[in-house]
Amino acid sequence: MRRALITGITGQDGSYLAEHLLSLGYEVHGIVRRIALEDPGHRMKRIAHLLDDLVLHPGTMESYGSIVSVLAQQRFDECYHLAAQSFVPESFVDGFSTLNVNTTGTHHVLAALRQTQPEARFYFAGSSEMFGRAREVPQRESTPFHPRSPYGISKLAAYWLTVNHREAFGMHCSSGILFNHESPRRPHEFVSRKITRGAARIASGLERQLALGNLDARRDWGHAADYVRAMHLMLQQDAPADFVVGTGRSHSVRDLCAVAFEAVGLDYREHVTVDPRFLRPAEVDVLEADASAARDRLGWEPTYTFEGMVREMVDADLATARAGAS
Ligand code: NDP
Ligand code: GDR
Repeated sequence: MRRALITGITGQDGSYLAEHLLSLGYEVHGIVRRIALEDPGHRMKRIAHLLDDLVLHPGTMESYGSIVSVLAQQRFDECYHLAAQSFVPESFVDGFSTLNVNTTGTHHVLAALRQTQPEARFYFAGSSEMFGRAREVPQRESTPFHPRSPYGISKLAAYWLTVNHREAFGMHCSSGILFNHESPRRPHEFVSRKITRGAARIASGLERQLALGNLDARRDWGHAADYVRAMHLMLQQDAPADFVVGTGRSHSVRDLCAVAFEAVGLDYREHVTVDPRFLRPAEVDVLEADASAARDRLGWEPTYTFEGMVREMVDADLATARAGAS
């Protein structure tokens, strides 16, 4: 039985990846913050249905000691490093902790693997935010990087640490450069979920307006369940490499509003307002993936459409709103 370790297993992607690896017959371990072990009902809600099948270890990305102690106990065939401070606006508020968790945290995981089990295969959760003010559309693996936030910078530094462990120490280290991916498990503050939840709550009579920031930003939005398959496929390759993963189609935030509100029979123009509080000090205007390498070399294809994904999220949020939950 193959054994995998996931950092960030309580997050959106961690939960889908754990499901996927369990379905493939893996023994799945996760590193979770101690506070999550103390408050599982709230902090482990995305993996609540899997808890009987997982092995969880306390640890935090800020502490090398906590990570190396997990890796010293057991050998893993594959390590998926997903843990991060993943909310871009927060990185403008506290760039120091974002760099600490995302960059130094990745360095901790890489160094601990190198010390205890350099033969394990390693996946790093890179991001299209590394392209930032992109010099070409669509973006591919060779597109120059120009991050626009401390978050993007933290991911880019961690990406180069991953490349360096591959080149300097011969480790099987790969990065996925993943474009935005969403699901009903997306936290509320990310724009897709903020919109689908807002539309559902307005349609249910719980709210009247939804305040957003830049409606013209364009993103290549896919579904998390599709993207975790790409992570796994990367670690099945003989040679480590980096891959762009996205659908190849971009939409504006305004388009997302239109699809979500239409799904509940409303016109977004009557409910969405623009609030400057949600504008960013430096915006990324357009991200769109050229994922031909992932398609050709990994055999990866997305299965969800943009509209299907947004409707799935709206349906889940409608059910929650009708049940009187938050
Ligand atoms: P989430 O924000 O949903 O999950 C982040 C995970 O990291 C959670 O499990 C969280 O734990 C954990 N974490 C955060 N800080 C620490 C810490 N200091 N120590 C230990 N664990 C920590 O992110 P996603 O699932 O959406 O994304 C997964 C990864 O992919 C992230 O690295 C993200 O930056 C990256 N990414 C995501 C994309 C997307 O569109 N979703 C696109 C490209 C990259 P807790 O529950 O305790 O907070
Ligand atoms: P992003 O996702 O920053 O691309 O990072 P987010 O959903 O936060 O923003 C997408 C775009 O929507 C615009 N926007 C708003 N965003 C938020 N959060 N709230 C609003 O009210 C709002 N109004 C407009 C933003 O300005 C932006 O242009 C996500 C994260 O998952 C990262 O961790 C990941 O690396 C990247 O995707 C790829």
